[in-house]
Amino acid sequence: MKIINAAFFRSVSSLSDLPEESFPEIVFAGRSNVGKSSLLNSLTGRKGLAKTSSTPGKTRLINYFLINDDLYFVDIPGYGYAAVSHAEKDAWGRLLAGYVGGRRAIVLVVLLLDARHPAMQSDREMMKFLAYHDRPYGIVLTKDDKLTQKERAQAKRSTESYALDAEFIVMYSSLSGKGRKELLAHFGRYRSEDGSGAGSEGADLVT
Ligand SMILES: Nc1nc2c(ncn2[C@@H]2O[C@H](COP(=O)(O)OP(=O)(O)OP(=O)(O)O)[C@@H](O)[C@H]2O)c(=O)[nH]1
Ligand SMILES: [Mg+2]
Repeated sequence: MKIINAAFFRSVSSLSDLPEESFPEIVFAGRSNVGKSSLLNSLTGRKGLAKTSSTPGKTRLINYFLINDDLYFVDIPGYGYAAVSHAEKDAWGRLLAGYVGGRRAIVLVVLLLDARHPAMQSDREMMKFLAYHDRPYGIVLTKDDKLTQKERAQAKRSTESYALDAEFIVMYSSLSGKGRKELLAHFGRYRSEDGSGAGSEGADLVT
C-alpha cells in the first residue's frame, strides 16, 4: 500500500472510548521502547506524528491515526516497562488485553521485537496471546541499524525458529527507512482481504 495521508485521530484510555469499528485497524504492539511510535512516524513520513522518547513508557494511551481516510494505524503502550506501579500495570494490561484480544476491526497486529534481543519472555507470551485469540500477526525486528551483518542474519534466523505463526518477518530501521517498502507491501494484503475483521460494514470499506 501507499500512504497518501496520515492524521492523528484520537487517544483512548478506556475500552468504552474506542471509536466505532468503521475501518480496519493495524495495531503496533511490543515492549516499551522497542520503537513502535518511531516506526509509525517512519512509515507515514511524518516525524512528529506519534510521540517518541528515549525514556520507556512514553505512549500511555491507545492512539489512533487515520491513514488514507480508510484505515487506522493504532499505537499502543508498550509492555514490560518496570517503572510503573502495579496498579497502573494491571490497568494497562486489562486495557491492552481487552483491546487486542477483543476488537473485531483488527486485521493485523504488527509485533515489534528489538533485533538485538528478539526472543524475550514477554514477547513470546505476547505471541501466545495473539495465537490464542487467532490474531494474524507479523513481526518487525527494530533498530536494524544497530546490528552488524552477521547479527542481522542471526536475529532473523532465531526469530524464524520460534515465531512459527508469524505471517512475515521484516528487518526495519526507523533511522534509515530500511524495511519500509517491504512492510507496506505486506500491509497491502490485509487491506484487500474481505474485511471480516472490520465489522459488519467491513466489506464496503476495504478496496
Ligand atoms: N537506532 C535506532 N533507534 C531507534 C529506532 N527506532 C526507535 N529508536 C529509538 O528508540 C527509542 C524508543 O522509541 P519509541 O518509538 O518512542 O519507542 P516505543 O516503542 O513507542 O516506546 P513506548 O511508547 O515507551 O512503548 C527512541 O530513543 C528512538 O529514537 C531505530 O530504528 N534505530
Ligand atoms: Mg510509543
